[in-house]
Amino acid sequence: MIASSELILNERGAVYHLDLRPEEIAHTIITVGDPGRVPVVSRHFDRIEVQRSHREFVTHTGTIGNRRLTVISSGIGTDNIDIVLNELDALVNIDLQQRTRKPDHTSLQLFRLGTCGGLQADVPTDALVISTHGLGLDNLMHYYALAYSDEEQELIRAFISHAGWDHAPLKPYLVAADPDLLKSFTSEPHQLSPYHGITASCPGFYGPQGRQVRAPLAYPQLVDQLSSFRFQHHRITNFEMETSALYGLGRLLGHRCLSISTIVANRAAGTFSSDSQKAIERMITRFLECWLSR
Ligand code: R1P
Ligand code: URA
Repeated sequence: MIASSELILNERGAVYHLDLRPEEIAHTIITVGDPGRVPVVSRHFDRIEVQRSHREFVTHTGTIGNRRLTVISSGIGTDNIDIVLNELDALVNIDLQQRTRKPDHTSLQLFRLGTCGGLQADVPTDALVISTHGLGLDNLMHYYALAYSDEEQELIRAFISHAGWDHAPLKPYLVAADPDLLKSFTSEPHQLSPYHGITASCPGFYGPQGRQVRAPLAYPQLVDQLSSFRFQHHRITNFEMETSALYGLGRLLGHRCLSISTIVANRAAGTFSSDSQKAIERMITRFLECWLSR
């Protein structure tokens, strides 16, 4: 039995932060950071059957043709992904009345449609990048007992050595995307974008992404350290603030996750998108076309 202090339900019997009940979500879920992006996605639905909103978590569930899907905003950061993933998982894998784990596991498909900063000169502003891995510069997954694959351990060792962080206070981690979803969306006939690579997830937008406006930085070389990393065919293409936790918690809880981002700030070129809303709309349309054709 899971105590009421450990999994909090509200007066509707809904999980507390998301304010959602099990029947109010689909098993395919799009996560976006910005609550304002939720109606931009659900505008493509034929019918919206559920609309809920609590704090930064806005949810619309509906259908396109005979396929049901949910779009939910996470707000910013891996700490919010901790809430979103644990509460979505509880909706399908916990009997909320009995407060017990269900005997059969249900696996969700989660797609993040986000924005990001680009780190490579050959990946242009407004391009879509699919995350092969999340490189966690945050510390969320250090609170969980996730087993890392040999490839993930090799890659993170190579990155730490490249950055010269063997004795630094930062302890990055790295988690791969769901291999089937990654393959499906990076190869024909459903290829979403030619650009894919490691996505660094940062615990902030300014200092943790190497932006110096006024506060002095402890890691002024961060952008160069990330963009110059090469290991076998891997490189770091972009950074944002959620993917590492989505991939880590997704795998730990048995859900299949893929993170897709539009480059709005090109850090290699020092430019910002001239029409980021149009580029985001293009990502949503393109993703839905690919998803519906699968
Ligand atoms: C920062 O501006 C936010 O934008 C990116 C980052 O990951 C962070 O959440 O994603 P979203 O556009 O999905 O919010
Ligand atoms: N989101 C981020 O986290 N960083 C950027 O540079 C742009 C969007």
